[in-house]
Amino acid sequence: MRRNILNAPLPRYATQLDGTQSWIKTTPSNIDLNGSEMFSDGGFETGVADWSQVGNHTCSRVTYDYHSGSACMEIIATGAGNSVNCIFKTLNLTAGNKYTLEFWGKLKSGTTRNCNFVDQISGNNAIVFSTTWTKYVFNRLCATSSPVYPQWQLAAADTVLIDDVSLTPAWDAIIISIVKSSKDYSGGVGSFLDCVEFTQRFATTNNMTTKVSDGTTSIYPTGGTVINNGLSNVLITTLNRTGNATNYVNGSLEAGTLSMTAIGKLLATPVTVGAGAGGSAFILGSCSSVQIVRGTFTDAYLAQVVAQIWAQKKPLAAYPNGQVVGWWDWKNGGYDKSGNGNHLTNTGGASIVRIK
Ligand SMILES: [Ca+2]
Repeated sequence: MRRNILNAPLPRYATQLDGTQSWIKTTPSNIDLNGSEMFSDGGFETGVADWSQVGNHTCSRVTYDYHSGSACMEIIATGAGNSVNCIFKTLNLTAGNKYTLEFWGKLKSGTTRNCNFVDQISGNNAIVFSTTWTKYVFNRLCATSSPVYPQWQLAAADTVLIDDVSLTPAWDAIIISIVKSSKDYSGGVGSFLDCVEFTQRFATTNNMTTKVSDGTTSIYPTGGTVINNGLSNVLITTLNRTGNATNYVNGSLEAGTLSMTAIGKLLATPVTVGAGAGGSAFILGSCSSVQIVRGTFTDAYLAQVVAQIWAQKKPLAAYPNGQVVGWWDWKNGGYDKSGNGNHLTNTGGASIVRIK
């Protein structure tokens, strides 16, 4: 019999956390909101042979002033660029999927600095290169059929350096957790789910907050509803890779919605349930269910999912155009319904987990 989780003094199937250790982790496999990297040597450590050089643009591998590793790509333009005066590469993408394309760039010499970065997923983007290494990010829906041709077209006779080029399929995602706490977190932040730098947590104001980060840029959409009220709260974050990370508490849209368009691919870290990565931030309370879903979703569909989850007070069993990649609801001893092999592991010692 399912209980009304909002009125239950303690979820029957809750797992009790002691708040002192990072105690449940899974391996990161299959809990990945980025697809596989499509550049075999985006850091230009071995060369630039797989890049095409046409017209007045040339490129080469250089071993000075790189962003990471021990080399980068230098692009020299002797005149203005266009579609037949550029550096480009052919990539096969899938129309209808979302992708994150990012690279680091720096002006080496010249004064114009302007560059046109063009491809069929990110469109036509004007870039003004800085004299310091800067990260450029494009999150887009691929509307056209493959192949596409990411290309740099410098505006004049400048020289720029490029490093750490990355292209990954990007999943939209939904994180659902049912968390209960009456702890005052004014002294710190309590995390309860950490998934590839996509984290649900209590803010220091005892509201729900989410962190989305790629290691360079982070956003923290934060709501206004107090959730350390001693009740079980259904907390949902949706991540639309073309736009926003949005929080919902008990079916209602929180004030906290922030754009992540400047954020590149998320970092692949082990999923942690019950504490932030490394155990530095934890909750005192209980968590009766956590689910992670990835797929290609519309905003309308995400809103519909939030309503359905709130109506039944638990995660959905299936998602059209999506895949449940992690699901822990702590029934019958705790197990992972996703079937991906990422089972619960107590890494924090004895007597921490109390189930049922
Ligand atoms: Ca490099």
